[in-house]
Amino acid sequence: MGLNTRWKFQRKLMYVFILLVWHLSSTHSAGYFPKLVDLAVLKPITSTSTCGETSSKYCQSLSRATSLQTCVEKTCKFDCCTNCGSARPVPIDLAQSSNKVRVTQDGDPRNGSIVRSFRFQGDSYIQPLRMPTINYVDPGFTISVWIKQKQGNKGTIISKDESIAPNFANVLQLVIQDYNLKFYYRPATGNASVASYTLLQSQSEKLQPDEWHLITVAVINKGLSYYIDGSGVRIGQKYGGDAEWQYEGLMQDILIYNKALTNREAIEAFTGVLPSVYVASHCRCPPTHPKINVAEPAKCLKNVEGDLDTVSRLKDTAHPIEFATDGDTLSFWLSEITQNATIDINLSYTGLQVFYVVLTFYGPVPGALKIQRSLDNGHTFQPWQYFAEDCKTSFNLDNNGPLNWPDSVNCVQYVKPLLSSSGVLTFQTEYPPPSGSNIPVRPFNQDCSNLYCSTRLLQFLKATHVKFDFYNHTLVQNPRHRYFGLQRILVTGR
Ligand SMILES: [Ca+2]
Repeated sequence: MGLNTRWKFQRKLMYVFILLVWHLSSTHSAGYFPKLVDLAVLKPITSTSTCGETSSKYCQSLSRATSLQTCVEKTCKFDCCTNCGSARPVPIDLAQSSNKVRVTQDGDPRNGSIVRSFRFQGDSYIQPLRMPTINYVDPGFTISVWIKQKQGNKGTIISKDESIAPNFANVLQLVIQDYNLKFYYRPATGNASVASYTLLQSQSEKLQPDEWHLITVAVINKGLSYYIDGSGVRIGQKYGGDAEWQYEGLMQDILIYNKALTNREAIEAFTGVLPSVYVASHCRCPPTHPKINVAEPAKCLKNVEGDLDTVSRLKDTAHPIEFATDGDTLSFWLSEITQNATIDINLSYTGLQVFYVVLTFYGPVPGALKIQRSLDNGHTFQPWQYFAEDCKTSFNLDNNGPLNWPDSVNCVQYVKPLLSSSGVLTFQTEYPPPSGSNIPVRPFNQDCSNLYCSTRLLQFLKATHVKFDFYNHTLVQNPRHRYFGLQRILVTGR
């Protein structure tokens, strides 16, 4: 009976990801002139005050006005999620303490190494004597190995057999041929399975036999409950020496991790550097959800196309400033208990035109707010717009004062009633205010009736950085409500 009939395909039970690194290359996508977009999303942002460096208490804010009268106490503390961690995973070198049966260490070194590699030919294998304790269910495991495989060879990279007679059945076997990987496995109870992995076309055409490539396979599988204990594990062939599955070629740096590496960790294992990601870069994804969600980088996804189940890399007590610009409307930034705070966003480009700045608050709006912009990459700032409960008190400016010139700056008085949370403040640089509004209309230049001939207004739209200064509070009754919070900063422009 062939393996193909013994092992039934059951993709849903497990997933494996494979990283093959041949050389670093990048693809280029054609650029196009953008329509209006959020210029602030995922941009460098700083705040003078963020809670959570040490644990602190605050009163929760809700849209219900009663949330300000009573205090539902919450904790602010910055931490990575429980199963995330921030430490680099440490592998065990399987060849270091092992029986090498007809395997010689006389192969040419892999790229970047001067150490001789292991040569497998004929009936040959490595039997590791030391294996880490592995739990397939969670956190899984990862095999990482450099290989230079002979052309046409269908070889076993690693196999693990049941040690108890009379079965001696395979419980896992990772086979590679022409850079197609097949993973055979059998759970504690139930049928055997095989998962097949075809590499991306763009990669596979670069993968050649008789060349060095790094292969990383991470396995995490809720359907399996075996523990690898060292007995019955072979590298280079199936247990029992079945010639059909003998690996032929070279191997080096045969490593096993007692957890499924996340995608960034697989790159870290190759380059030595954990790729940087927006917000809390040192917090890793949990093994169950190894992929950064590009649209909401504080969250992690499974390596399964179309699976939308996400897990945050941060504990839900963490409220870093990037949560204002992380693309996730539910996450929010929180300051410490304070009377003022400043936020700076680097839009990262010059020559941008900003049409809207929209702030969505967690908790009540501040007593007053100054928006400033920079035209010289953050060296100098100039006022752009003021908001206040009362402009005279806060800034000695008129409430809803006149806009005599295309680049005049005034102070807009809040429209009452104020909300206890999720209030929105909108600064429109160019678009006329809504009809019936108490905000004056911003004029174009004299002898000009549209934006494109109004040079002063065009200049007024420009910004390389935006800065927000928050002062005092509105509506607050309990001192532990005296924080600033933002669900989102939207800077719309092009
Ligand atoms: Ca957010």
